[in-house]
Amino acid sequence: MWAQMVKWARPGISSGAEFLGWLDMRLWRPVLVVVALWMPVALGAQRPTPPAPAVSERVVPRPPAREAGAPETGSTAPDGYAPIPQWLGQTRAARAAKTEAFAIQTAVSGIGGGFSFHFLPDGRILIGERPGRMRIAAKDGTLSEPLRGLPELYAGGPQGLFEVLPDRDFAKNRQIYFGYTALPQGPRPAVLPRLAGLLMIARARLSVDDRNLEDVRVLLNAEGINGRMIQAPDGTLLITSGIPAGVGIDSPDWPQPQQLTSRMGKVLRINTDGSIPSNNPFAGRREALPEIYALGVRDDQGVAIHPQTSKLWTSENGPKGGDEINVIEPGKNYGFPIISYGHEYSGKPINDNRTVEPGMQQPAYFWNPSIAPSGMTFYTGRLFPAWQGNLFVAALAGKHVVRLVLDGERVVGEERLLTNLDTRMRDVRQGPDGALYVMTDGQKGKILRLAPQN
Ligand SMILES: [Ca+2]
Repeated sequence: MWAQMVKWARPGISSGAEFLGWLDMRLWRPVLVVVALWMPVALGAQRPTPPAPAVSERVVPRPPAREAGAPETGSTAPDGYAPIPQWLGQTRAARAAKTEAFAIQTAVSGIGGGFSFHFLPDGRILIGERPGRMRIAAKDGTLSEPLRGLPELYAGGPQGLFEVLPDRDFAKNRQIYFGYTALPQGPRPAVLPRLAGLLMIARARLSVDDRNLEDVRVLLNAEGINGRMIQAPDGTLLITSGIPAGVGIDSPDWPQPQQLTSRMGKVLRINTDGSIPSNNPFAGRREALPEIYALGVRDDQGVAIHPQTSKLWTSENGPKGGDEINVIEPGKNYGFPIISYGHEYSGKPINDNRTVEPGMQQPAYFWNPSIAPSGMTFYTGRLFPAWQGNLFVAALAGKHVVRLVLDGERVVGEERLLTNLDTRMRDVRQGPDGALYVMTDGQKGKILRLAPQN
């Protein structure tokens, strides 16, 4: 069944002959691009190139390998670009006036490449490690052996196992949802581009002895990368499917967030059995994929449901600068790559530094330079009264946790926590005890517990 699902992943390349044809296209593409770029000059065109149409039907294959020397995800340096916000406080909000003192304890250590963690109903912690391991940390911090039964996954570079999410009724059904990358069938790994895998969303049931994943089922081929996932109050799964970081304007992945025939650069919404909710914004519309919930996103590595409005909020990695917080509404277009507050990795402006476009959503907040925002959560606990309703965002390149103080959907204060640890932060959750838990990145990862001092 895996082979069948993965084969569907790249329609049009199901046989050796078709793959040779695809390779042939790849050889020709640089020539076509050069010709296309020179056409306006040759024809003496005076008008600037119009923006790309909002929706294109062109089906685009995955990108070629990244050029040597390009920056790693999230390590972009400041280039001094400071775009003008649409309102005061959309960026560089004032330092939050009221804060809380806290002590830091290590709750779990020995995590290798952690990407996500969630508390189970009994207080244990379900952990996903990107190289392809799912583990459970006991209440005393002891890590289990990796659970057996994960499907074969591809864990090269930034790919592998992403969000690992227990169902909200886990105590009854022991269901776990998870995102991972798998190789499409056909091309040999040696000839695949750098980001070879496709994001798959699956579910499984944890065995009674907590050691095995049973009844594993693939729910969706989401095509992209960095799948974050959350269960909405209505029970549906909201999934982010990013375009690979590091690709640039000339990459075939670049326009995909605006294409309704691609799942890349989207927020997707499915039911927990893999079926598609009939009230999805593009359901029933011809030439649009019905699982699309919102479009024009780039690389969203954080998701949280607002405790009052129940809306999905996301954190998005911009290219060089232009990291965003977005409030996601069904059917809306979040603008990438037509509008952005960032620059290309090369430093080139994106679309003439366009930051506003009618019909496209503004981010609630943005950062220049990049902090590389990752997992995030709203705080609703009782241990830290001054943090009530605040949004906490783990930052990789920034090596801190951001606290955003909100007034409705506007940011009115920003504080950066844990700046003295010099550690990339991957994910953040509120614990059942009301403490704030933060997962650090890397091969010696930990989950830190932040609780009031004394
Ligand atoms: Ca945007």
